[in-house]
Amino acid sequence: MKFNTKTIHGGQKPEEATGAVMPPIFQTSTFAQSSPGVHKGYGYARGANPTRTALENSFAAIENGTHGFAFSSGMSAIDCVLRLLNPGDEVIAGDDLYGGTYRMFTQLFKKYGLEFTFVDMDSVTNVTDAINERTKLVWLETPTNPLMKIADIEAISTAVKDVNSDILISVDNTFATPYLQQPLTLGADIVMHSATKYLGGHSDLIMGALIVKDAKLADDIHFIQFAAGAIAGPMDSFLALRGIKTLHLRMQRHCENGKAVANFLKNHPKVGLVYYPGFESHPNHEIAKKQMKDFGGMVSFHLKDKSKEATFKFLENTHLFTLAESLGGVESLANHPTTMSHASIPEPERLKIGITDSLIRLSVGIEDEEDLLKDLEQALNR
Ligand code: P1T
Repeated sequence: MKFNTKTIHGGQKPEEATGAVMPPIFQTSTFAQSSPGVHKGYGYARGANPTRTALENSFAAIENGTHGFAFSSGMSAIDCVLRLLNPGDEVIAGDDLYGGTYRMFTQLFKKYGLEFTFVDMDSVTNVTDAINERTKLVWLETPTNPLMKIADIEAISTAVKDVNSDILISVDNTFATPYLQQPLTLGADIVMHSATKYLGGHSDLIMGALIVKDAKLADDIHFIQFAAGAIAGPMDSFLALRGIKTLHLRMQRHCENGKAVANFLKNHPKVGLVYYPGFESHPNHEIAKKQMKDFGGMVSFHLKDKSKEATFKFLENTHLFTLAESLGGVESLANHPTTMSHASIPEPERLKIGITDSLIRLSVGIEDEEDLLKDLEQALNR
């Protein structure tokens, strides 16, 4: 199946009892057994629920994996990956990450004896140079949140596996989605999503996903998902599955509108630096072109006037771009990373990589392009 068919049919079949084309929302916590341990494949719903199974099969199909897992949030999916490790193990992570990921690494898992080294994933050797005998996981986000940096998934996977094939490569594919890039095909072991974003696509749920293609890794993840219990509920699973069915159509429009907004901002006299991997001037444009089908709907930028007043004035005056955390829904959002998505990163760390108070991040939705540009123009002219 091609990708545009997989979003609709991947891992799906009509429900057995009734032929329902969409899986019912199995709003149940448990399933009857005819004799102890004898049931129809479902025991207690923390272990599995048929609505969640349908979604997990869809996750696996669209990411070219064999096993998918749905969690109660993106953070709980990341938490599950880290629970694969043991105290004393080390993780190499990109230096630009969603603020909550950075917070989980440095404030939660450091307490349990994991060590984290943050490197600029622009260069493969930055990653391989950081490997030591305790390194067990490389954590990649690409494009990164919020600076839109690009890491070469294939080159990093190959180089890391050459040093030690046991080191796991995990890619947070939230910004790109499998419509644009499929990390498992590029050599990664684990794909992670905040399914809250483009996969769900309608800003109506919080959910995380993990997808793998190795049976042993799948067993380990399933054990943690069941034992720790941060599962997606049936209603949210239904909504996410429904969202995925239009992922390809939405992403196409997100990419078109994202390009239009990036170019508009780049040519606007009041706008300073624009971060968008589709620009030839982006430092990793060639890698983005190689590993992504298009460049997505996320654009970050500074105004030329970097004062707090000018930045806040812009953010307070957009109408179609709602000022809010999150991204990836059908509606356009504007986010101020230092007070919102990246507030949990200490200022000195943020400043080292350029996440300053004047940075603005746009999640470009699928509205009419002309309306979106008009909205930005009027907000820039306030
Ligand atoms: O919010 P949650 O579903 O738990 O996902 C966390 C997460 C993980 N990875 C990336 C790349 C993310 O962007 C997020 C959540 N991000 C936001 C809420 C935000 O506004 O950036």
